[in-house]
Amino acid sequence: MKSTTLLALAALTTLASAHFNLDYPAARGFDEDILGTSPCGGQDTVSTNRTLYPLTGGSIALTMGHIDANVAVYIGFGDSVGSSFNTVIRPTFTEQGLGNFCMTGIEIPGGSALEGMNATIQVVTNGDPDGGLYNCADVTLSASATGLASGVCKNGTGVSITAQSVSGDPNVTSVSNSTSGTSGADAGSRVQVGGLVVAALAAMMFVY
Ligand SMILES: [Cu+2]
Repeated sequence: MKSTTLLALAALTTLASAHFNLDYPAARGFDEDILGTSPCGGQDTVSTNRTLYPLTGGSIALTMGHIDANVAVYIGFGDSVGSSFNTVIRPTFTEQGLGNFCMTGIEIPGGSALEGMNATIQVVTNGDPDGGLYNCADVTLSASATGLASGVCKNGTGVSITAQSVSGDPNVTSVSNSTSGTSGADAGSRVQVGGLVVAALAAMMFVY
């Protein structure tokens, strides 16, 4: 029973601290403790190693550490955009499920006029529970960028988009769990995880 408790607590800790990772294009950096700092999760230093990113049909690959999240993607144009992420390239939607999550069909507004331009992509999700979580990737836009190899951009088991459109930026929203069948199932599993920990802790108190 003791090992069950430790496993359950370890799992819960992992979920709580992982937030989300920006896997592609490569993030500037990552510090889960300050991922809630805007912009870019506290990563203020522009990367010297930019990803060549396509103008049309781009992908954005994340690893999701929350059971559900509101997500949006923004871009700022230039060598060092600071906090000027004023162009939306994927409006707010709701994703559910843990692990790999990949968006496809990302179009950069402005098209071929942006060939060779530097830019920074920022992914924002809602926080846990308040505010936002931020992660940035520095890119150079190019029609000749190859993007992700087939099979790399994938969704984990149980990962899906449950609301295509949510009003407001993710950092001012929270996820509703009462809208669809999928949402209901996920809400149920969250309750079960919590219940397991409570049961394990209770068992520890009485057995040891
Ligand atoms: Cu988190």
